[in-house]
Amino acid sequence: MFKRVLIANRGEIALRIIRACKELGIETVCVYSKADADGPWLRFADRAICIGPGPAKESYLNIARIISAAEIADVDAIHPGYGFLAERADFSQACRDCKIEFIGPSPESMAMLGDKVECKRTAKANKVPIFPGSEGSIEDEEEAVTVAAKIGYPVIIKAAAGGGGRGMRVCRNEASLRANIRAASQEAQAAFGNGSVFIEKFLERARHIEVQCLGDKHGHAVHLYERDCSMQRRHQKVIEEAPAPNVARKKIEATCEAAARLIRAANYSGAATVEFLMDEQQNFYMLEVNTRVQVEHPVTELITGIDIVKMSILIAAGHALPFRQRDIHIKGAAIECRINAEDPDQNFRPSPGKVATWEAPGGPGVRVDSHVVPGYSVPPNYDSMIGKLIVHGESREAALIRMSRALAEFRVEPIKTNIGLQRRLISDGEFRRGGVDIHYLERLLK
Ligand code: MV4
Repeated sequence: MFKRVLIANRGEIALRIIRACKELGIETVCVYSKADADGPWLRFADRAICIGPGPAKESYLNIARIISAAEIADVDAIHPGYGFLAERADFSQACRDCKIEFIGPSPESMAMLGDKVECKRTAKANKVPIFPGSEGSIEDEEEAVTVAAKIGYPVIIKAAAGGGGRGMRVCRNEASLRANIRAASQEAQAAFGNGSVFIEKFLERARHIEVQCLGDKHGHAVHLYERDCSMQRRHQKVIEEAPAPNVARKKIEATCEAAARLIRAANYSGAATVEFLMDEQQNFYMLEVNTRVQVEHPVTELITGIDIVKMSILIAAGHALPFRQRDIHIKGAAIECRINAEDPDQNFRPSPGKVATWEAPGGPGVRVDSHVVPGYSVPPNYDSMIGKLIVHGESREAALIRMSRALAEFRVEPIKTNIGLQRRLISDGEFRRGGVDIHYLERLLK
């Protein structure tokens, strides 16, 4: 087992990783920026090393500085959390070069799954459902037009190196496709240093359902079932839940098994999420693979009883998965509401500043993952998420009642938060019926 782990992250996920390490008897080293000098999570670490100024480029995104801190602190491994360097194959490679274990996949599997064209090719070879579209990347305008004529409009142009909604263009006819294909490639080249683009059928109305997976270094991979993350705004998830409501379990199970096959085929180790869109006939189409622990991992922890962060560490240390697929079962339902320091009435403008009052809910079936304490100042430099409220119930209905109760207990002052919006969403009729689509929230806010 590792003796000491460096956490290359901040905020709630840094604290989550510290807690997992403590329970595994591992010492923790945090790196932090000057903007985070008062970060409450740092007090729980055995050591904290300042690596630079507030801007992430000079601290949490600076590979050389983080590796230097890891060398000074003599750690065995680095946990990247999510965001920042978590999906950077060059960071996984830098750790390998310095003989520090990266808690996550190898640079090879990360690079393969991170390239959407390569990922789709591997998915197809392993009978993972994908959107009809170009086989590989599109080389010229005529090829794009030929493929689109075959699959039918509308189509979407995506960048092989894109993701999370960046570098996409929807084309509803041949003229629009011709007008966009070249610019899309040039834009991808400028944004990602990779001009490779592909096209696929565009699905207008869809739900976002993703499958949590774990792979070990011994060729085993399992899935931990699905999460429905359709309640989102501008590619930022707002509510996540499991299991996905109102979907035939047979279809979900087949999709989950497909996701685990893809992770196995990628020779993947660590936690991964395979994202899908589901259409109105409950057909699934893979979107992309997230090669990290995700923000919404607690939802799956609550329904499966499996500690995903601990598993990510044990896997990196070389442990085999301690369970088989048949040992993993869903118990009840879980819902997560992300709590953001933002003002929903001012176009979700970030609302950093001092949190004088922080009264988080508690009681049976309630979990709050947050680094905030009364008196903490939310810095303006980073993501506005300040915590996550996750509830577990024996049914979706019970979890919804519990979430309403917990949100009613939550008091955060004087900064603006989205707690009021979350109360509204949890009591929203369409949401309670289950199965809102990925555009629902944006329509509601209009
Ligand atoms: C799509 C799509 C419809 N059809 N692909 C957006 C993020 C990136 N991961 C892929 N995305 C989409 N791909 C096809 N063929 C619609 C989206 C999309 C979306 C997907 C998941 C969650 C929210 C979304 C919001 C807008 C568009």
